[in-house]
Amino acid sequence: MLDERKKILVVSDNPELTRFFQEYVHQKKYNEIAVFQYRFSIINKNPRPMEVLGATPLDVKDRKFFGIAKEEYSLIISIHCKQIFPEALVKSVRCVNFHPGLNPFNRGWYPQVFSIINKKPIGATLHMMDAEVDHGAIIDQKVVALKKSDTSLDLYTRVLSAEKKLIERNLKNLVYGVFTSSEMEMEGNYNSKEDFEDLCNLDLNKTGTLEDHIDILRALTHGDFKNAYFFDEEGNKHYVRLIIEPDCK
Ligand code: 0FX
Repeated sequence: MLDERKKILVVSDNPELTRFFQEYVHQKKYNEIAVFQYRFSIINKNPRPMEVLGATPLDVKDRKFFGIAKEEYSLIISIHCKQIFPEALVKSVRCVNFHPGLNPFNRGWYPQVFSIINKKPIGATLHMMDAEVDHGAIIDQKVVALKKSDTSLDLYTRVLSAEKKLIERNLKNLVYGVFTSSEMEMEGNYNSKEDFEDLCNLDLNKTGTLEDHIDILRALTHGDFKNAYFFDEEGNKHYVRLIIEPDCK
């Protein structure tokens, strides 16, 4: 018998959110309405956790894929896909993106890192994809609190929880193809991977308040990641992380 269900493609390099997404699809029985296919990007350097979830590699820039995608899928959902979707793809298929930032503020790379430093609002966004990165019309958003004691990891954990809420709040509408979106009210700002790498290279002669300096270090503290560094007189590299502990007295 012909399977009449629509096909939805999920492209993700984030196993935690993909697992959450799959469990939610299962719980709500959305498989009865749509067939979900899971892929990860070919530039994913650690694909095993995505393979375990049944995902297979995909080059979203492959021209052959555009033609197939247009015919096959009613919707493509990006959940932290490391590859940037080309314009030809977002113009031929409806594509939406779950993004770990509050567009239009600090669009692009690691939004929470930049929010700790520039104090711009942070949260999670579900948006239509257009030719620019993290830029299309907004479908839904959730703000998260930015605390003075947050490291990048603390804040990122809160952002991921907000993204899960967005999945719960919007999946039904995405599956049925009934959702609205509004253009961003302003362009906001964008940070690249290079902006993050520049931040990591600590300028030991930088002046500013102690608060500014604590902000830079906590923004670059994310679990075991070796982010912030400086060189000593002999040219040896040293990594720096900050420990912030609440007084639990
Ligand atoms: O998947 P993701 O959470 O998000 C990133 C971008 O921020 C996002 O705009 C883009 N849409 C998506 C495809 O890629 O990144 P991640 O899983 O590589 O890293 C998660 C967090 O870990 C990041 O926000 C900061 C931290 N991190 C990661 C790396 C690789 C570091 O602090 N240092 C690192 O070297």
